[in-house]
Order: sequence, then C-alpha cells, then structure tokens
Amino acid sequence: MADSAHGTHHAEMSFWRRYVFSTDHKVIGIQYSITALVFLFFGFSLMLLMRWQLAYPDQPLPIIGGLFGELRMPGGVMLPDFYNQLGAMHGTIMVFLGVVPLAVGGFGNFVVPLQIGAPDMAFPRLNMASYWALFLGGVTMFASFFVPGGAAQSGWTSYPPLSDIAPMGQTIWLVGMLFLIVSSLLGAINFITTILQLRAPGLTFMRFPFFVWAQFVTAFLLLLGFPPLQAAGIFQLMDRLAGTSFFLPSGLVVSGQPIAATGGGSPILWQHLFWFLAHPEVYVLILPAMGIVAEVVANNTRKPLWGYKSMVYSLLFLGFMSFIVWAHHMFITGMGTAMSSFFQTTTMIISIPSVIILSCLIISLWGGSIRFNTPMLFALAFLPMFGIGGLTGLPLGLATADIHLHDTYYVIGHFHYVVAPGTILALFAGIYYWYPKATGRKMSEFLGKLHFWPSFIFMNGVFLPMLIQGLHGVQRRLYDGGAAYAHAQPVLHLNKIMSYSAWGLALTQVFFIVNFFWSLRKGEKTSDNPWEATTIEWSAPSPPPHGNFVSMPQAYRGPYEYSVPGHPTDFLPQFSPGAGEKAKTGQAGKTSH
Ligand code: HEM
Ligand SMILES: [Cu+2]
Repeated sequence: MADSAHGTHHAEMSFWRRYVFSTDHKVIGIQYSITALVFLFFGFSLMLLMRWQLAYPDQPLPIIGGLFGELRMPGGVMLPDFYNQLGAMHGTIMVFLGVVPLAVGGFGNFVVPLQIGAPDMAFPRLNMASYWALFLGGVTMFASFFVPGGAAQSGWTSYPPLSDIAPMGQTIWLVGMLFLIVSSLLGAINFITTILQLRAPGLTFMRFPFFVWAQFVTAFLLLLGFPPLQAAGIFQLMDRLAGTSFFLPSGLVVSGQPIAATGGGSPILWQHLFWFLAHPEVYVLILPAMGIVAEVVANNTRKPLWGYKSMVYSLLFLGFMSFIVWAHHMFITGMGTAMSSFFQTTTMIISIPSVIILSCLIISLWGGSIRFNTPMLFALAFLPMFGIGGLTGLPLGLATADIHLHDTYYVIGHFHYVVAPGTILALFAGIYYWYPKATGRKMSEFLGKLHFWPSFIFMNGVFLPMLIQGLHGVQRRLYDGGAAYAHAQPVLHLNKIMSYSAWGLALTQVFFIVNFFWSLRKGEKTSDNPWEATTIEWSAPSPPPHGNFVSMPQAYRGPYEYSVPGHPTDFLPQFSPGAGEKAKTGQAGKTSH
C-alpha cells in the first residue's frame, strides 16, 4: 500500500471503503467467501430443480413449478432446453463461481497472508480488482438466464460447433467467463508475489504450512492454464459475433440447412484449449482442499504431518504433470493410439502424487490422540471420499475402458466424488476451523455435528448411484434421466434415491446456515488460539486488526511441532521463540507495509 500514515487514516474510512471497496485481504477474503457461498447455494438449487425432472420426468413440479414461466416450464413441466440451461449453469457456477472463489479467493485471501505472517497481500488494490471482476462475471452469468433463448445450454465445457450456433445466452456466458478468467489471473499473480515476497523472517519454504504450499501451486496452475482459455473464449466470441470460423468445420448442416460459415475450423481445437485449462482446474479445486485437510488433521491428531516433505514434492510434481494429461478427456476424438498412449501414461503417473498425499494424511492419523471436533469430522470424511473420487478416475484414464465409460453417469459420479463430498466437505472443515479467527467466536459444535452426519450420508446417497447407473451405460446430460432407454430401465429407480438424497442434503444445510449466523452473535468467545494450533495465523488477535499482527511475527521452526518430547504443552507454535516460552504478543509497534 502506498498510503503513508495509514494507522490514522483507516479510522476515517467510510463504510464503503471499509466493507465494500476494501483493500484489506481479510475483508476481501470474507467478501469472496460469502459471494461464493451464495453462488454455491444458487448452483446447487439449479440442480435441485433438475433432480425433480430426473426423478419424475415430465411431471409438473409441485408448488413452485408455475413460477418459471411458459418459456421454461409450461404448466410446471420442464422443457428440455431449460434442463440444458440448468445443467450448463450448474456446472459453470459450481466450478468457477462457487468452489474456486471459496477455496482460492476466500480461504487463500484470508488465510495465506496470516499464515505467512504478512500484513496484507502484496497488491491490495489488485486484490480488490480481482474480487470485483469475479463479481461482475457472476452477475453477467446470472443475467444470462433472462436474455432471449435463456442461459448457455452447451454444458460447462461449451463445446463447438453446438456452442458456436447456440442462442444468445452463450455469448453472455463467454463474456462472463472472460471476467472470471481476469479475476483468477490477477489473483494468481498476487498470491505468487505475496508468498514469495512477504514471508515472515525465518519462514523458509520447508517451514510453510501445507496450505500455503497448496495455494502457491494452485496459483501457478491458474496463471499458466487460463490464458489459452482466455484466447479460446475470444475466438469463440468471434465465431459467434464476427463471422470467423475458428471452431466451425466446413459443410456444417443444422436441421437440414447448411449454415453460413466459411468453415475450415476445428471443433477439436476448442477441446484442446478448454481442457488445457480445465484439467489443471480440477487441481485448483482440490489442492486448496487438501491444504485445509492437512492443517486440520495435524491440529487434531496433535502430531506433525507424516511425510511432510514428500507431500510437498508430490504437490509440485502434481502441479507440473497436470499440464500434460489434458487429452484424457478426448480419447474418443480419434486422436490415434500413439497420442492416447501418451496421455494414458501421464494420467496413470499423475495419480501417484495424489496417492502419496492421501496416504501421508491417512498415516498421520496413526497413533494420534484424535480430537473429533466438527472441523476434524469434515476433514476425516474428505479422505475416503477423495479416495473414491480418485480411484474411480483410473478407469477413465485408460483409453480402452474410457471408450465405454465416456459421457456416462459414471463420469459424473467420479468427478463429483472429487469435488462434492471431497472438496466441499474440506471447505466446510476450513470454515469451521478458521471461523474463530475471522470472528473471535466458535461455531456451535452441536449444530456442526448435526450438519456433518446427514451431509456425509446424503452426499453418498446422491453420488454413489451415479457410478452404478453409469456402469449400466446411462448417459449424462439426458433430460429424462434415461427413462426413454431400455438399457436404463433396471437402474431407473436410483434416480429417485439420488433426488431425495439431494433434497435431504439441501435441508441439512439449514443447520449450517443457522449456525453460521447464530454464532456471529451468540457463539462461544474464543482466545486467539482456540485450537491450540502451531501456525502463524493463530498468533494474530481474533479477529485480526488492519495490518494483522500486533508485532512482526517470526518463524522459529517447522509448521507442525505437536507433542514435542520434553515440551510442557503438546504444541510448540511456529511463532513462539523458544521451548517453554509463550509467544510475545501484546507489544506495541505496528507492522508497516
Ligand atoms: C452436492 C450437490 C450436487 C448435486 C446434487 C449435483 C448433481 C449433478 C448432476 C445430476 C449432474 C449431471 C447433469 C446431467 O448430466 O444432466 C451434474 C453435473 C455437473 N456438476 Fe454437479 N452436483 C452437485 C455439486 C457439484 C459441485 C460441488 C460441482 C463442482 C465443484 C459440480 C460440478 C458439476 C459439473 C461441472 C457438471 C457437468 C455439467 C455439464 O454436463 O456440463 N457439481 N451435477
Ligand atoms: Cu482431466
């Protein structure tokens, strides 16, 4: 920040500068989190609507069915076009407006500067710009539901030629994506610079909390993966608006009519550019989640993470490999056996670092005196759920098996295990874990457990049957859930189980919402370090003031010095100068930045 004397100037800041156009990483982190949670809820609601149609195809949706209008749900019955809009927007919103903004924008912004002992992000104004770019992108996406022809309906993958000739909503989708990409790129540069430049003295790379490593690698994935998609998005916009044919092949006939395009373009080119980002993107969803789980596991087993260094090296290797596996999404495009073999091999190799990280986390539990609090329950549930997600991915990475599994519900089941019961549970763990830092109060354990158990059960009720349906050959993106197909009949009843589980999952979130708001005022007040944790964010006051730390923190040791033999307490914080001594807080002397 360029402001001098900001110690006095922030007292005069208006409401707008302080809470809306703030440059403080904590406020921005909270803005990101709340925006993302709202979008997650919205994206989830779209799916709740779709689940009605899947469970009861072509039956009018009771009570609220009439609200959607004749163009979407005449007489309360969902039109196929509207189903496609809901599906495409569900995917887009959950990934780009829900999980990424929460995992990176929210947790990354709030936690990373605190964990590395920095007063703020390196570029506070850029940080604000990246939040507002996300916000604009979100509003744009949301508005697309109200243009003629409705929202985008070519899936979250936006494959041409369909997307090139789809109604106007697709154009809005592309514009929205351009904003979202700008947001992520600005954020990525900010994270990399912050982590490299603003570390507290003594915080060497191998003393980083695993969460910081996860955000660091994630930022590189965003920075390197998004520019090709940005370019591709502009090409697709030009195809739609300027008469180019980047992705339109020659001789395309739609509904019996040859379409007026020069042709000569390649739809497959889009798939390459899209997946070059979108495969790393799945690691953008998962790495911060792994980072959160690592923090919570170390804290609640009261042990150092087992194999910390191999986890870090795995993370780096995984980040690198994630850029050379993308065409495993394209085995059936006819790319030939040599290319298939290459991508199948890299895909098998990339599973190794994930297995190492997961194994280290599981071994870390061994012999720990585990505290089963709410964050820990969510973190523990992440482990097997992510395991199922990862393992079910292996057959998809093998070209021969994928010929059968491609575009079935098996794929939907697989990646949801990674992103929903996997990542989402980890994000909840993070919210329960860092809420006391952000607010000075703990969330209710009782409501937390009421939230956890049904969520865990319903999640599996939603996603396990998808794997079974997929193995029976039921296709994804079917607006009747397979009802028209003979081979789907034996597994059709599962649609109802999945839908009721999804609605149950929605009801369960009421416990979370109530807890979140109730605890703001009524939650148990906590100390600065309620979980008796070791990493630097816990040395700051809760909630941390502008500038974060009362005195400049310093890192004296590794991040997870729990149960050190001979030490009087079972935790020896990274920020505490010597064995036996308490961290020196309460000093005057503001940190400057
Ligand atoms: C937990 C509640 C969720 C439920 C009940 C749910 C359900 C579904 C279903 C049934 C489909 C398939 C639609 C079809 O093929 O017609 C789908 C697609 C999808 N979902 Fe979810 N989902 C959930 C959460 C998430 C999350 C957390 C993410 C991402 C972070 C996500 C990302 C996607 C994507 C990318 C697609 C593919 C959309 C497309 O085909 O273009 N979902 N979801
Ligand atoms: Cu992939």
